[in-house]
Amino acid sequence: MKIIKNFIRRQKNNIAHQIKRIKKDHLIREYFKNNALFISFVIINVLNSTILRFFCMRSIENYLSWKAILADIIIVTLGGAFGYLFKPKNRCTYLFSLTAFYTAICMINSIYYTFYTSFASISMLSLTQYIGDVGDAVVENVLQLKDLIYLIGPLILIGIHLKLKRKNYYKKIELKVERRKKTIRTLSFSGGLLVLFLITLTSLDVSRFLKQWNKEYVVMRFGIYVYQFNDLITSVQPKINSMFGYDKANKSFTDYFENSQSTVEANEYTNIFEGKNVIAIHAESMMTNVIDLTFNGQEVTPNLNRLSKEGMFFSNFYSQVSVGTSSDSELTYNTSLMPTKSGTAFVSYSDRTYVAIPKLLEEKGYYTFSMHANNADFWNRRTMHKNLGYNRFYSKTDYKVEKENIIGLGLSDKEFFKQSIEKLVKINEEKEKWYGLLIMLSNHTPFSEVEKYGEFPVDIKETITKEDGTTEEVVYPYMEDTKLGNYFKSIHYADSALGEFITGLEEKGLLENTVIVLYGDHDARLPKKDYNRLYNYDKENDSILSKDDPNYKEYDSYQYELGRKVPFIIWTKDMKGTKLNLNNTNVMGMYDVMPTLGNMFGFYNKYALGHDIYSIKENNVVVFPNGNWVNNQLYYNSQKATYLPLSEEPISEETISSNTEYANKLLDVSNDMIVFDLLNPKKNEEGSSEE
Ligand code: GP9
Ligand code: MN
Repeated sequence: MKIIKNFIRRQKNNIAHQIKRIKKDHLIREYFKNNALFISFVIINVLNSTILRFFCMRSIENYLSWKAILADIIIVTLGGAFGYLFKPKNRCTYLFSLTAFYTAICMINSIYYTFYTSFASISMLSLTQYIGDVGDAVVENVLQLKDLIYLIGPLILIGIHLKLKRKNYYKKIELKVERRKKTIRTLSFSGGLLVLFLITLTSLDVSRFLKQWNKEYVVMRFGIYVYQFNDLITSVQPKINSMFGYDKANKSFTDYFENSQSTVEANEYTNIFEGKNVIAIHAESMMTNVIDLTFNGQEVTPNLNRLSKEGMFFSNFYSQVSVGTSSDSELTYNTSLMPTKSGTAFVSYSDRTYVAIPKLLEEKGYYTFSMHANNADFWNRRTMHKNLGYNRFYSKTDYKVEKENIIGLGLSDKEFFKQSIEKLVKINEEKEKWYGLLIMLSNHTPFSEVEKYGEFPVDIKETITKEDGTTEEVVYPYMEDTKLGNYFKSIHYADSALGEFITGLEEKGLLENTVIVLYGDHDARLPKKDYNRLYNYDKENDSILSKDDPNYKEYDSYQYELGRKVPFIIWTKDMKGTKLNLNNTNVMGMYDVMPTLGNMFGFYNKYALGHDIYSIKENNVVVFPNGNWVNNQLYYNSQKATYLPLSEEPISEETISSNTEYANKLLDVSNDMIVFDLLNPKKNEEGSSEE
């Protein structure tokens, strides 16, 4: 009996389910019938965005990225939903206008990408020097067939519209209430998708979205419409930031430089390099702690070690980057200013006036250039390098980039240096004096392409003599398979590239009259636990020593901060053994480079925030973008208001508060100088005429 009852119940449920399904199917069919124009509008615009990705991105998982498709659907349905507020006839005009707008976004980006291998930005419209370039690009590419493909969608939409018109689709009367209901339902649908989209975002997605400079990634994960919308916001934000408070900013800027101690003090290094050529090397993620480090007797960075011992080495040197990493480092190196408090100077404030090393050297008759084998739009360098005064930027398109020569983000450092030497030879033949910045790339996080770095074991090998007199080799894994271990392999490769570069320069006679300036751009952001393993390895148990072990070395957050030092070296081939061959241990920051080099090469920036290290000596203070600071006596954490003493000297409360005040003032003035464009002579005239 029970079995029969259960059977009947199951059948009943089944039938009910089937009826529900049919009803649902019917509803769906009805929905499609009544909303044919809206659905076509959504499909066409999502498809156009996908086609754009197809032309710009190589792999299927990028152009068919479900995240991007979902983001496109959200944007298109959100915009389209408001169409339901109109009567069917006007709704058609509304959806057409939106389609024309979306299609224009796809077409402009398609054309722009062909020319610049990057996506278009509204902020570029404000850069007058760009209009000419973009204009030329449009003319050159407008006839490409692929850029016209986006018009097929709108044409199909017109076809659908005409067909619907014939079927009297637009004659249908919709009540106001019904229209509002439809709008709300569509908006709720988009809202639901938006929630789904937001919960699937990774922290990398969010950070790249906020920074916006990695345009390829943003388009790949968020689609072209979200990218363009975000671009609009990030382009307008700096304008809004600079709309209020100009007078106050200008006053504190003037006061700051009136009261600040003059750094033009002649010393024994004044003009020592005047007229010499310069090769500045921006060493990606190169840190000071690798210097003299060995594994099984092998040096991790033999070439860096040599340069640091033969040249002028600054062993307590810090980079001062914020979220703009490489670009912040370039900003501070070139201008002696700090990164901005929000956004990044290279992306958000690329139209401001800067006093920069290349500009000042150009005034002294130098030919100035930069070389980096990555996409020119990475960190907006195409615009910013021009603005900083580099006469020429050799980027990816100036290099032969073959697949077998790619490591990480692009062309390997060895190949980059090899091809750069050919360019340097030509420059040296043609120009009397020159200054070049070469930006390395291979030693970039996540340091995972170990097979490409070449053999460099980071284990411990020991030979043990057994009781019977025979020997055996024992291997302890140590740093193998850790991120820090992979970093050592990667930096070993970068160092070897550096060595080959120096040898290549020597062979071409390019070291005769040249000063090499090398700086690590920022630390490699490696896990603290890996450093703990490096300094506290218990090989017998392949683990980390316990805290009570007498050999245990504390590696706390202060050690970590201090360990973020990067190398700064000034080297010439004949410096070894001279009075210039030294290790300067005074605390120094990236913002001190410009004044220090300025003193040596004979250029001067009145608005530098750093100091010539040979003038300020042991009184120097290095300020970090988060308000922390370090001097020879202590490292101060301003967020926690705690410090770590670095010398035996007594520390007074007064020193702490005056340095903290100095750090805050410096950060404010630096930010104001960039945001309010205070170094722009025209702006100053406008400002004074307003008063
Ligand atoms: C990009 C390279 C790396 O071209 O300079 O930038 P980063 O990720 O270090 O800021
Ligand atoms: Mn970098």
